[in-house]
Amino acid sequence: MFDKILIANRGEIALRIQRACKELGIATVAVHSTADADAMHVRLADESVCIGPPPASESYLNIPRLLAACEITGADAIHPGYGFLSENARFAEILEQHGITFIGPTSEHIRIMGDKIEAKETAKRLGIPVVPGSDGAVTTEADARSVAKRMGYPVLIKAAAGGGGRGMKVARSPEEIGQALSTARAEAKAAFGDDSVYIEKYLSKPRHIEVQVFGDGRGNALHLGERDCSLQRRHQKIMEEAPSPALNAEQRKKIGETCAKAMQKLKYRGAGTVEFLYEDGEFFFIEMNTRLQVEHPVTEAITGMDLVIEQIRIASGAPLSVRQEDLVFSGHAIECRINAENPKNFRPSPGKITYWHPPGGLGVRVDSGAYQGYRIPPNYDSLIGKLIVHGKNRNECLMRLKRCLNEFVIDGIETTIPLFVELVRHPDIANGMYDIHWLEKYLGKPD
Ligand code: MV4
Repeated sequence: MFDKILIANRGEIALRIQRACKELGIATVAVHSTADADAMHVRLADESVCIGPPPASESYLNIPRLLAACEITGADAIHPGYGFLSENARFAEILEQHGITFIGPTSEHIRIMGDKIEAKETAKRLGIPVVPGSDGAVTTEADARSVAKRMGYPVLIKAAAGGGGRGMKVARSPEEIGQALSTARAEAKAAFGDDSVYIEKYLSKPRHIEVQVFGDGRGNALHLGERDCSLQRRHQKIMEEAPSPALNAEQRKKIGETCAKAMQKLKYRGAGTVEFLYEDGEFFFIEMNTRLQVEHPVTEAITGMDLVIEQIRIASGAPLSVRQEDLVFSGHAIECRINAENPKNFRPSPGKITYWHPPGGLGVRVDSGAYQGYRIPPNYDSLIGKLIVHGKNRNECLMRLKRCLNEFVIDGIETTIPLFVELVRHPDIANGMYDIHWLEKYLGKPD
């Protein structure tokens, strides 16, 4: 096992990783920018290193400075958290070469899944159902037209280097395909420096359901069930739940086992998320994330497993801590992302938290690096905490969530809490009847 882990992240996830390290008796190194000198992840770490000024490119994304911090402190592994360098294949490779353990998959698996065309080809080869579309990249308008004709309109043109919704264009008829193709290619080139695109049948009202997987890198792998992440705005998830209200036990078992089997064949190592669109009872792979995700606590709530401890153990060479058949899924969990934003227009609301009173009680978890008197810097994303509620069933979970939202007091800044208060009393949310477009439609025409 490792003696010391450097956590290459900030905020709630840096704290989350520290807690796992402490339970395992591993010393922690926090890194921080000058904007985060008084952050909780710095205060609670065994050691900390200031790695640069506020811009992420000069601190949390700066590989030479992170290596120097490792060298100075003698850390033997790095946990990247989510965002920042967590899915940077080059970073994982550099650590491999320096004899520092990257707590995550191999650089090769990160690279494959980073290229959305290769990811899809790999998924297909491994027996995962994918969205019907082009075989690989599409370059000419004639190619695009024939693929679209074969599948039927509308179609979606996506950037190979994209993901997370950037660089997508819908074409609803043959007349639109030329324009859509050239715009998609130009945007992909500008955003990623790579104009490769591919085409898929456009699914008009899917849910976004993702399967949590773990592998030991030696051909053993399992699934930890799914999360429904359909409630989103501009590709930012707002609220996530497990299990998905759209699936029955049989569908859940089938898609989970398909993913677990695929990860066994791939010899995948560590935590991963296989993302699907789900429409009319069918699953369609879109992407795979090769990192721990923001919403991992809902899976922890229904499985009782600590996913960060599992990641660390696997990275140190240990086998998976459970067998699939011994895993017990229990109850229902919902996560609300507490952002420092105006709850109507979502404008960031950084500043000083003058009062902080988180909810508590049975089945309640708050993951946050915030505290009373903390000043939220304007330099990073606006996630300041996550409220995760667990109950015996979805109804109990929702009742508890309502109570917690009423109990949560944050003064001095605006937060998304009032939005959740509205959402949990909407009949569509109460009934689990929502797709990926529900929230944006609701925000366009609130009751
Ligand atoms: C799609 C789709 C409809 N049809 N692919 C957006 C982010 C990227 N990861 C994939 N995305 C989509 N791909 C086909 N063939 C609709 C979306 C999409 C979406 C997906 C998941 C969650 C939220 C979304 C919001 C808008 C569009």
